[in-house]
Amino acid sequence: MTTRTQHTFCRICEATCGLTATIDGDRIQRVEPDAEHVVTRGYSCIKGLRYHEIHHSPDRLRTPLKRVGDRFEQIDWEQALAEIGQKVRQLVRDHGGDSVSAYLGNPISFSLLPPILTAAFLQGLGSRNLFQTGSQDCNNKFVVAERMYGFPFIQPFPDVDRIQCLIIIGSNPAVSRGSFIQLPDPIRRLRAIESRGGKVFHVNPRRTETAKQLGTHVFIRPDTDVFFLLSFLHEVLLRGEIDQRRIGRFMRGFDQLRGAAEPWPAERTAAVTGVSASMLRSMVDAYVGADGAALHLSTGVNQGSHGTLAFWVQEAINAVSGNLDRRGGTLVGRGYVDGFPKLAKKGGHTMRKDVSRVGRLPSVADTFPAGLMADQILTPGNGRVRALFCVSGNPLLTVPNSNGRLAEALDALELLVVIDIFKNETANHAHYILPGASAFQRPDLPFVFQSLMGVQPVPYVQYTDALVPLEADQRDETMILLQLAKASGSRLFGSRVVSGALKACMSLGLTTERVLGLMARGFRLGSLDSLRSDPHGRLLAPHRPGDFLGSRVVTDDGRVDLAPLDLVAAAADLEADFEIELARRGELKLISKREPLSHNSWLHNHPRFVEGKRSTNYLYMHPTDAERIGVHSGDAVEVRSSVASVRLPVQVSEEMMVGAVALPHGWGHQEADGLTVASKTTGVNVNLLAADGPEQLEYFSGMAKLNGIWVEVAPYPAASRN
Ligand SMILES: Nc1nc2c(c(=O)[nH]1)N[C@H]1C(S)=C(S)[C@@H](COP(=O)(O)OP(=O)(O)OC[C@H]3O[C@@H](n4cnc5c(=O)[nH]c(N)nc54)[C@H](O)[C@@H]3O)O[C@H]1N2
Ligand SMILES: Nc1nc2c(c(=O)[nH]1)N[C@H]1C(S)=C(S)[C@@H](COP(=O)(O)OP(=O)(O)OC[C@H]3O[C@@H](n4cnc5c(=O)[nH]c(N)nc54)[C@H](O)[C@@H]3O)O[C@H]1N2
Ligand code: SF4
Ligand SMILES: [Mo]
Repeated sequence: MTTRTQHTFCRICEATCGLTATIDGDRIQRVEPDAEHVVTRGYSCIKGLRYHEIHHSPDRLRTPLKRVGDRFEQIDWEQALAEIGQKVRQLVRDHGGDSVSAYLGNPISFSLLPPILTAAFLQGLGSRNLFQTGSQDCNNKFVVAERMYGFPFIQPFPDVDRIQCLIIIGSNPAVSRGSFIQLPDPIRRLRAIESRGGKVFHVNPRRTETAKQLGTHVFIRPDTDVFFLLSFLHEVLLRGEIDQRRIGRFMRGFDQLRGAAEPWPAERTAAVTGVSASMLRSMVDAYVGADGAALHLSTGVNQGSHGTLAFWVQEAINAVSGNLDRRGGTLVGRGYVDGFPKLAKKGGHTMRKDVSRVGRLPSVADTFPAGLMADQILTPGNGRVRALFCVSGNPLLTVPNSNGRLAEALDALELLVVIDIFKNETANHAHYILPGASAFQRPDLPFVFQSLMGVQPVPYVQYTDALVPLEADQRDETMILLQLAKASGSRLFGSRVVSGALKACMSLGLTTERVLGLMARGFRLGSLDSLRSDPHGRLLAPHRPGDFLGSRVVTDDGRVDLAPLDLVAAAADLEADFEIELARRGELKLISKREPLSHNSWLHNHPRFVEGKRSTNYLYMHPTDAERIGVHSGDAVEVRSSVASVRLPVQVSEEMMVGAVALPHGWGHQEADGLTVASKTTGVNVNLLAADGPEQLEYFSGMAKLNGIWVEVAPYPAASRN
């Protein structure tokens, strides 16, 4: 067979790096960075370069499986679809649409169609119970954007290639490649800020891989960012460093915002944040003195107790200082559909106003928090969740209190369907497991953040064909979801017309490629063939800073709301939390940590990624704390939270702030009989320590508290007394 070369893009993280694959028949031999890619220009990380090995893993699911007693048996698609469809119809008939739910995981969210179809599938059944990983990483940002800009998906991001002062709070782009900002080759681009005379700060309880390479690192006590940001705002206002003209023309609520910052001078908050008043002032100096600056907070803050308030204050600072919607400040992308926020808002999409059955937490972007899943399943009564479709997710390892109450809840379901490329830990509890496509088997257009939200410092589009065909009985997730909808009687999108048209097309041999072709035309990007003629991506019109304020803000009066009422009220309640922080200053707080060779819970099945010392996770701890507890690197410790305890080896490291310990998430694979490599690793699931349930989630956004968890750490076994 002859060898061929094909260009594509990686769909593991938001960087979506351009890749070039060398393929022999159906076998991908090699993956290299695409040097000619219009944006990523030869950048990629080892995960993308090894993705073909994950794709070809002998553990890949190849046929549908059905639980029979305590075993799984192969069945054919027709039987699987018929049985699942019949069960769904019965549940909807007997208990209403809300009895059927879905959990939309992270990996498939980098493809355009399956996330949209998962939502459409539930909508068509009349169910509101869509759970999504947004409640583990970013829902607070959607909540704030809806209040300030009028639509959850309006997300300003730093103009990284022109900015003169960037303050990164709770993000480690060297490892993560960032979030809510497409950032391939992060180190080169952040270093360039310094090369042009600008400044970069990292505010983080851990001196990260990014901070080690550039910029100024500032330690902050975990989960105290809201106080740091309020003081930052306080200081900016004190100096009068605000853009009166823009505030007057384009914003409202300035006086209330000022009132919210009033109680928080830098001297006061330093006691809980650990950021001295002088350090904070020198950051404010750099910020207000720069020709274009931005605060950019991310997952580390989102996962705390006050992610919504913190993000609001950040956005308000960027806005009043004149940095929102300016060259070198923050930009608001247009995406492929001009006026998308306005259109979507008009149609009521992602703006549902309701609360969850259990806990009465608000829905965010038409989803409920994943940290409520166990309650929604276990709490009897009307609207109880009885079926769950898990689409490329592994909640058993990735949501709070995962293997505790959630495991019990999954076993209480009448129907659990897992659509995955591997039999993961969650699948062990399934009734049906359906084999999906890997990214290399899926044709694609850029995912929603890039295509519809326009979160791309450099706007471009790229289409990829599938590199290799599906094997055995694998199916592409778009087709699986359409077929499930048909079998279950779901009127996709709740629309008889759309649903009827799609189903008619399906009987005429509709393919994912065809649907993407229709979308590309709908986005006015031309035909797939024209997109194919730009195999390294096609640049789109660059951003036009200054075209957002006064024209694309979609609040009722078209102004940015600097002081949403409920957020201002909640800020007034922060006093109580401040007192708690003061009182518990001496106690340890746990944060999460991402590792270069893993991705949430799903890359530990690659032998090279978990070799030797990498076959477990470690608890990272500062020498001062280690000495106090009496442990050295390699010793075993027990970490206890209010929910549970785990035992694992410790790594003593000056990277950590005193009083903060870090533990990588996504581990705990010992029971995963479908993952032959990962199941031999010894790491523990940190999410056993995190709490779920309505009282434990952040109120506005339902965000799980995965950072800043109070813990105690002790040697294990406990030291003997003699
Ligand atoms: N403590 C703690 N917990 C966290 C985090 C943290 O920082 N700390 N981070 C959180 C974050 S940011 C996120 S996004 C969530 C992620 O949470 P999840 O999305 O639940 O988990 P993942 O491990 O990303 O992957 C889920 C599954 O997707 C499957 N998969 C991979 N590719 C494909 C594909 O192409 N098709 C299909 N059908 N399946 C595929 C994998 O095999 C895996 O089983 O976890 C969160 N959990
Ligand atoms: N290698 C790798 N890359 C990934 C992933 C992965 O699992 N592995 N996951 C991907 C996903 S799904 C996402 S959402 C993105 C997330 O990407 P980012 O948003 O960049 O988040 P992280 O890399 O998790 O960095 C969070 C940082 O916050 C710090 N932190 C923890 N608690 C606090 C706090 O209370 N305050 C402050 N200021 N900082 C705190 C941590 O030390 C950490 O350095 O990464 C993506 N990229
Ligand atoms: S940084 Fe790595 S994982 Fe992320 S898109 Fe690029 S190659 Fe893929
Ligand atoms: Mo995430």
